[in-house]
Amino acid sequence: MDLRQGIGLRKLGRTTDEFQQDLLSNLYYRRGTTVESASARDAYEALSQTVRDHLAQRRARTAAAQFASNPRWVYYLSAEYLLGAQLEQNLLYSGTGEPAAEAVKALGFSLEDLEDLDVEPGLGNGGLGRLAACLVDSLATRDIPAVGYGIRYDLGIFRQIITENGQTELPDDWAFQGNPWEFPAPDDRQTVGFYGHTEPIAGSTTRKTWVPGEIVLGEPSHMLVPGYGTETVNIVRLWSAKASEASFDLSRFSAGQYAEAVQEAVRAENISKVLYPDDSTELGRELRLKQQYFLVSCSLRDIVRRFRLRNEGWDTFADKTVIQLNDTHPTIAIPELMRLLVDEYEVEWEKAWEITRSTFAYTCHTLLPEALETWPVRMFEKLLPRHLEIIYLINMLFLREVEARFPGDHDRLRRMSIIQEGPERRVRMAHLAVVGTEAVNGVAELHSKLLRETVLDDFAALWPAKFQNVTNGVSPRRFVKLANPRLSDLITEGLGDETWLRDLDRLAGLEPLADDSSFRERWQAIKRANKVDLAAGDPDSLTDVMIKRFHEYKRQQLKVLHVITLYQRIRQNPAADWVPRTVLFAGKAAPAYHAAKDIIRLIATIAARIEADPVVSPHLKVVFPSNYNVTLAERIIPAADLSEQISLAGKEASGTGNMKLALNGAVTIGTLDGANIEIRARVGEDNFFLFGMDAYEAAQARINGYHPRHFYERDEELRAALDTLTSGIFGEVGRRVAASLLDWDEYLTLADFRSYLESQEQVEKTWRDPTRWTRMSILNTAHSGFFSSDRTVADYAARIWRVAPVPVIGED
Ligand code: CRA
Repeated sequence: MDLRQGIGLRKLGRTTDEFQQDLLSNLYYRRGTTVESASARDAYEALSQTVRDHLAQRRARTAAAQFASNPRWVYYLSAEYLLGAQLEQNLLYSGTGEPAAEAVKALGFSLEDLEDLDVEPGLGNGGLGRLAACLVDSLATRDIPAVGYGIRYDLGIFRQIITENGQTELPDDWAFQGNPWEFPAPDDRQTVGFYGHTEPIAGSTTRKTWVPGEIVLGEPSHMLVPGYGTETVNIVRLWSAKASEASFDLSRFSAGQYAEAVQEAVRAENISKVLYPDDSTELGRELRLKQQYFLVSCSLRDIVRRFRLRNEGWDTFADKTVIQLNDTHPTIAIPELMRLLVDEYEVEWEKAWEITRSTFAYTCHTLLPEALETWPVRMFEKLLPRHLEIIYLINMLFLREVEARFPGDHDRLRRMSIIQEGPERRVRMAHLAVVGTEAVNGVAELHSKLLRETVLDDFAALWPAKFQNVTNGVSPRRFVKLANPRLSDLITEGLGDETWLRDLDRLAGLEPLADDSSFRERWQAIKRANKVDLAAGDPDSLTDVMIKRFHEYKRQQLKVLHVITLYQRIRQNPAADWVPRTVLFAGKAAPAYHAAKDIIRLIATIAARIEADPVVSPHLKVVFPSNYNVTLAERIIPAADLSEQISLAGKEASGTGNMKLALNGAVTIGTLDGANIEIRARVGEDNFFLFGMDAYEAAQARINGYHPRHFYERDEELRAALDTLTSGIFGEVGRRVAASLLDWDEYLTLADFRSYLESQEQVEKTWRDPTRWTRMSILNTAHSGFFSSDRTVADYAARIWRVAPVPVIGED
């Protein structure tokens, strides 16, 4: 057999018999067990491997096709990926679901049993990490040659347990039992330096030698990222920190100093130990900066290695490479690429700068000033001395450019400098990211506009063409097809085929069906069945969900005030005709964010109190399932009637949960914030419950002097709700939350309270008319096709990356 002819592999079977044979061979040869003694884990591992083999064949063909076409590659650099569970997705994408179910049954298991063993890699926090996962899904679906780079944290986002005492955090050892989806690639390991000093190079003013004081190895492994309805399988490459052999101190070990012997190795490996180490100490902050550089250094060397396989000159680097920075976390990539080009490959500075600037693009995901990263110059100097020198030079040349455009405007120079002056000088990562890239984008229209008008206004004045918007999107495969199979079947039936899964605008074809009573009834029955599955409360109650990270700007506290008001209204008038509601909260708070954890605890306290109240509990229920993650989101979203998107306008950059919920037929109650605005514009004003100030009114309210007590005094129900909290019946935590609202209320909760309540009354009025509600629900789905991450990726490809698809031909 000529192994160089094609891939040279035998075809993997798609019939049940063939799949079963492959499964058995994995069970015997890779698990070393037999049908008679196979445990559920053995079956799970063998099944995962069999499914993975199908994708691996496509992967081999993809790599060959992509290499042959010598395209411009998209490299996505992200500190976070929330990939979600892999088994169910990979069964769907490889088209092996049916034979797999049969084959597994013959082994005495069900697919569902085995899916329960499939642990999701929790390598992220919230929206930013899940967005990264949706974008890599859509990149593959759109046949775009791409690699996602990230860190393989040993411990992902903590496992959350909710009790009446609030949130407890436990370590998330997600890969404890191994991860069958991963391919280790130790041959591609990289060496990363930290600390040390720099030395001049004779005869050069710009080049330097960096002599690091610590060396750590980065070992990659990759996960397959299949496209849906196409042959392309891309990868996400995740780096683990490994100590070098030399770091083990054999002589100390022999002398019985076991802990000391491995001290250095442990320190090295701590770099990829946990996602977002506690940054309340100096050491914790340094560890975070180390993680950022670790990701960047390993990934750039890998990118350069791949580029150099072709022996092309540096002149073509930017034509073949675009590196997207997912927020500022990987921004050190800019000085790192300069360092590689100038110091290691002897490219002259101007040329290197031109290459760098045309290689990178930056996505900003926030407007909150506290989320705009800065690092102390002192810390940089110690950890990355050469990078600091490079940043200084970049900054000097940049400020010269500003000075030439705006002569004598010293205040402007101070505002725009990459270095923030003050008692402690700091490196402004967002400024570095804007200066060192070709394109900067926000993640929803309002967000991109506010970036240009506020946070980055000086930069927008200097380089208006650099600033763009790319509205976020979500994967319809994961968040409709996999999460909501019943609804997906009905949509497919309504539209005649399944092509909507790759062309989500086709959902618009459901619009006329909103007027078809039998379709509406089926739609409603599906929502109900999904609620029964979720088992969170009465399936006939209005299922009102607020699922997202806990943060004061998202205003879970506003929802709490609403719940307390309902509680009081019901108590005052128990016999009235109340709309039964199940209010579902889910989400995690950062472990050191005490105010957010207080709100969680308060919700848990209120939930228990209502549950125990025979007057209120028939009408109102509050539930708070623990450990919100992608897997739980996939269960809650299909069951939601009402989607709470109630952040203070101007604070939520985009939101993506809002899109997932609308696509699944939940109706939004929301402010004019982030992507809510675009959702409302598409689904129509009549199918969206709007309330509250807009971003300009909110900004103005602060400037005019905001006094929360003023609202407290003037609104009787608001006063009653806050007094209830202050009375202590919901514990000390209730007092603290009330005090923070009355004394400062950073996010203008009290100012939007009345308008929110009125809007909730509209919700109830509409809910009482099931025909009207179901129409709204259908129209939300029908008009949310724009929010597919396939469209997001198409936007990036056309306007920012300038890349085209590379189709992969052949079949397994
Ligand atoms: N927290 C924004 O706040 C946005 C996502 C993805 C966030 C969300 O509104 O939908 O990014 N920002 O764009 C962020 O992480 C560092 O900033 C988020 O997930």
